[in-house]
Amino acid sequence: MRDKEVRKLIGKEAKRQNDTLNLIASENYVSKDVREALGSVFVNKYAEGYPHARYYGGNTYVDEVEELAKRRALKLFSLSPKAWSVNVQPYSGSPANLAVLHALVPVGEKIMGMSLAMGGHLTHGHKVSVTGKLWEQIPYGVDRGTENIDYGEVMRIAKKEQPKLIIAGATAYSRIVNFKKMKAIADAVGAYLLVDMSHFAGLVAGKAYPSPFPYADAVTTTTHKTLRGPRAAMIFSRNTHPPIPNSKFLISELIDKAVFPGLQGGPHENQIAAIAVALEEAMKPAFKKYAAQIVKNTRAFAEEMKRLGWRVISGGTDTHLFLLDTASRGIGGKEASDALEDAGIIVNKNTIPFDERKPTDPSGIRIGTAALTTRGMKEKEMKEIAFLINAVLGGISKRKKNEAQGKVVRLCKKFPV
Ligand code: DSN
Repeated sequence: MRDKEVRKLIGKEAKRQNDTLNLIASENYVSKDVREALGSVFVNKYAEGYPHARYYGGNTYVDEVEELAKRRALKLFSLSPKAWSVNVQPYSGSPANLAVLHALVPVGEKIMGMSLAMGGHLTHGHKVSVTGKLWEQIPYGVDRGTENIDYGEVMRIAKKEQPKLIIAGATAYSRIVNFKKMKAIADAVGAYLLVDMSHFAGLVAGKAYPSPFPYADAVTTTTHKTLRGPRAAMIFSRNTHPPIPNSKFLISELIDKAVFPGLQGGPHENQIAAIAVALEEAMKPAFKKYAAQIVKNTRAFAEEMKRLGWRVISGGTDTHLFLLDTASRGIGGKEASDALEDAGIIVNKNTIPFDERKPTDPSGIRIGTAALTTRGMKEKEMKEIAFLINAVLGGISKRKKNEAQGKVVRLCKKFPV
C-alpha cells in the first residue's frame, strides 16, 4: 500500500489483534478469502435494485454473486426457496432490523423487544434508537431470580399491550431462547415473530443452537459475529402473505421493498461477495466442530469463573457468551474492562439484569469465546484465561500483573490470528 499513514495504522491494528486476547462476544476473525472478497473489484460497482432488475448497466457478475450468496444462505439454514426468501443487501444489523419494522409495522404501533438493559439490542425499540422513536417499544426482560426469560410474563405483557411484532433474540443473554414459546405468544396476540439471531447465527448454522426458522416470520442476522463473515447482514423472510386483508405483497416482497428503495441505496456488492464466501465456509464440517467448540469453551470458562468465586449471570451459559457480575466483587464494569485491557485482555463493559449502575459504568462485563475459538483455543486455555482475569481483577500487585501480561503474550504467540 502506498499510503504510508494508513498502512502503518493497519499494521498496528493487526499487531494489536494478534497480541491481545479478544473476548468481545460480537467479534471474530474472518478468513483471508473473506477479506479478499471484501477488497475485490466488486467495491467499484453500483447496483441499485435486485438481480436482473437493476438501475445501472454492467451488473452481469454482480447479479451472479448476489444470487450465489442468496442460494448459499438458504442452503446453509436448510430453507426451501419456495417457502423462504433472503435479502443479502442490508449494510449491517441495525438497518436490517429497521427494514423489517418498516416493512411490517405501521409507524406509531407497538413492538415488543427485550430491553437493552436486560440484554436486548438498541434496534429492538430502545428509546434512543429510531426504532423506539417511530414505534412504541413494549419491553420485556428476565426473571429477577433465575435471570432467564420468563415466558409467562412475556405472554402476560403481550396480551395486555397487543404489540404488532415481537422480537426474540438478544446481545447479552447467555441462554437458549425458546422460539416455540415466543411463537405461541406472538400467535396469541396476532403479532409477527421476528428473530434477531445476529449473535448466535453461527451456532445455528453449526447446529449448536436450535433453529428459529420453524417459528419465525422473519429472521435477521449480522454476518460478522459467530457466523465469521464480513460486517454485513441478511434478512430471511417467508414467502407468505401477511395477515393484512387483501395484501398484494408477500412478507418477503414487503421486506425487499423496505431494504431498497425504502431504506438503502446501492448495495455493497463486495460485502455480498464476502458473505457468499463466509456462507460456503460455514457449510464445511469443520464449522460444525467450531460451533460445538465455542459452546464447550464458553461453558468451561464460565464454570471456572464460578469456581474462582465470581457470579455468572443466570448461573451459566448455553452459548458463545456469558455475563460476569463484577460489581458484586466491588469492581465496576468500566474499571474491570480497563484493567483487563491493560493486561491485554479485551472485553466490553455491560449492564447486568436489574443493574443499578449507569450503562457507561455498569455492574458487569460480557465475555465471549467465538474469536478465541477461531484461534484454536480450547477448554484448557479458557481456564487459563479465567485464572488471568481473576488475577487481574482480584487486586493484584504490579509484579503479578506483569506476570499475567506475560502469560497473555505467550498464549497469543501460541495461537496466532
Ligand atoms: N454491538 C453488537 C454487540 O456487541 O452485541 C450488537 O450490535
